[in-house]
Amino acid sequence: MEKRQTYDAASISVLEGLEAVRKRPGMYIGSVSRKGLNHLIYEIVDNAVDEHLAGFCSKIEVVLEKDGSCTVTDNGRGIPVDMHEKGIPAERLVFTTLHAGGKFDHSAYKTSGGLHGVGSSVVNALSVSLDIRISREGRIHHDHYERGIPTEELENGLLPVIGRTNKTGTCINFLPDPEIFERTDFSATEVKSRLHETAYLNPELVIQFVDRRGAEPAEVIFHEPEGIVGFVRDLDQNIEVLHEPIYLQGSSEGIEVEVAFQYANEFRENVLGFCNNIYNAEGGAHLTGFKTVLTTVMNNYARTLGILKDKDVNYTGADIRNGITAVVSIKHPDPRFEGQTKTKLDNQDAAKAVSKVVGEQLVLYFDRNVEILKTVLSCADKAAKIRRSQEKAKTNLLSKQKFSFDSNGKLANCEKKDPALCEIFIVEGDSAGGSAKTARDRSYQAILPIRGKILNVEKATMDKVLANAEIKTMINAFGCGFSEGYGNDFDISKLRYDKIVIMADADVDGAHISTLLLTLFYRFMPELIQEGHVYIAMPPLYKAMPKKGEEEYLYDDKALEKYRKKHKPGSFTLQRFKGLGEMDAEQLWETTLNPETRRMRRVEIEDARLASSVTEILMGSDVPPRKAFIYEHAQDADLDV
Ligand code: 0RA
Repeated sequence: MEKRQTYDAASISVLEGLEAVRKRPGMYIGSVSRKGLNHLIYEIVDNAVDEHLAGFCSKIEVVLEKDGSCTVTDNGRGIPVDMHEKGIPAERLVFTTLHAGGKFDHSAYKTSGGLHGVGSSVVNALSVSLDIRISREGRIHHDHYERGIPTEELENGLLPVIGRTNKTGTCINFLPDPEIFERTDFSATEVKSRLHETAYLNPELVIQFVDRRGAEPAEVIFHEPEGIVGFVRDLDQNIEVLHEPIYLQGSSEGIEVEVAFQYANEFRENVLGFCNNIYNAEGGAHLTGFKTVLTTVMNNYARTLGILKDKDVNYTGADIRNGITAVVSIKHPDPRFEGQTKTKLDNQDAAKAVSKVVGEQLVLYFDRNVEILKTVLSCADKAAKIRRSQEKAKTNLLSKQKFSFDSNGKLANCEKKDPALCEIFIVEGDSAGGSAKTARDRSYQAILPIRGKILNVEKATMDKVLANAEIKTMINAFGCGFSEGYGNDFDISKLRYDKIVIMADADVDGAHISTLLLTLFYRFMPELIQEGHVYIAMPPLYKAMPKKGEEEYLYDDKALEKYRKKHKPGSFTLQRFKGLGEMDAEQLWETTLNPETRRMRRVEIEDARLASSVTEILMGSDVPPRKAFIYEHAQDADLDV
């Protein structure tokens, strides 16, 4: 009797928990866009990775099934199935109760022990069905849920046994709920990218990925025994590297520190931070620690070797990072995160630990590898020389044009001056630019037409970037200056427009132009993206005009297919827009300019590998992967209607 009562009490709180998750899914998985959808997989995989970190799991398999579900299998100890307090099996507790406040974070750091099920109940609540098989102690135990509610009947309070086995492990299959998510097709590109990253950070783990949704199953195995050294190698795979990656490792005050870095013949830096296997998109204390100590150590060497004379000033931190690719990975017992997207590591002791470990190890390394030391210092020296000559050039260049806003007579500015109210549309092509100027609300919408392909900034050097007319006009219009990697002159508080909207045709050329613009922003004005000011307009492909009823814009071929199923042939006419230039002013206003009816998507940078390698993929000479990427992401809309 006693047991029954507590069980009922437990099930009430379970239902309340589930309801909370289903009511405000964004709180638990970030969003209900495709990104949130993919996140479900990471929640389940991360638990299996914890089992790996605990020392009991060597392989994880992730399968995207034909029916739209995902299966994650690990060969760990198996989630405990024994009767737990409250009279239900431990496994049910893991899948039905919100742990640690249920916040969208990964704050728990578990090297071992603990019932690492954080996130499992969230995935369960947001799935139409979830099926679980646990192999333990010779038996296969089974459980099943629908929208988070258990439907499997217990036998004497325990999970039914559906077979025998001599293996151990956990196998979870779940089908995301279309009532919750905007779309329910996982992105193979993104999932693979994240799994690959997980493999780099866990060199002894084997991760198998299978996509069964196509005609032929596609399979790939991620195993990176070189760890973050392999990560750095991979990030640099398409550029001219100057030496083998350098690996440093150690621990200080309970914080484990691992760093791998390599210099390449490039005018840029790429430094990625991870804490407890989680990517820190906004960086944080560990990166500060790394950068500070690198600057100090390298300036000391430059003086010792006589490269910097007594009268010379030090190299700046950015000079010293010119050409570097680095991965800084730490394990912290109690991490805290801050920042816009809660991805900035806040623990100041992490800065200390990283600078202590790197400071000691770096000197040991460079004392023995003087040739590499000289190579690295020559990168810094090159950067410093360019910086000095450009500091001059830039003051001339930008001051001359400071208020000649519209240097080519092309920017049609808006009347209002309050940046919070203003928007700027960067429009591909002069003819579309002309229509946009007619269609806009000139009080708060500015139009900047750009012609053809702007410069490929990934390949161009800074002086060429600065000399490009379209880029100059853009920098002047935004009003914030730009950050060129050496010294940061970018000032987001001066931004003149709250929204910067890229408006390009819905074809391959349009996608290319969007990508070039995004690369420019990512490299030289990343805060524009980080702070959510950059958008991509999503113009429709068709307009359907029925003989009876309302006209409708159709944004992709899927929408057209749907429309055709609902409407008899002959009952409507169809207009196809080949480009923005083909819309009249009214149509342009309705579909891409009017905040009430337009569709656009906010550009986000979160995923480490995507953010840092997309431009490589897109800008490299490799055409096929570029197309595949653009097409996949062109569909990937976080709609902001
Ligand atoms: C706590 C204890 C034990 C296993 C696990 C958690 C576990 C959790 C997950 C989640 C996904 N896969 C997992 N594998 C294992 C084992 C306790 C014991 O056997 O003594």
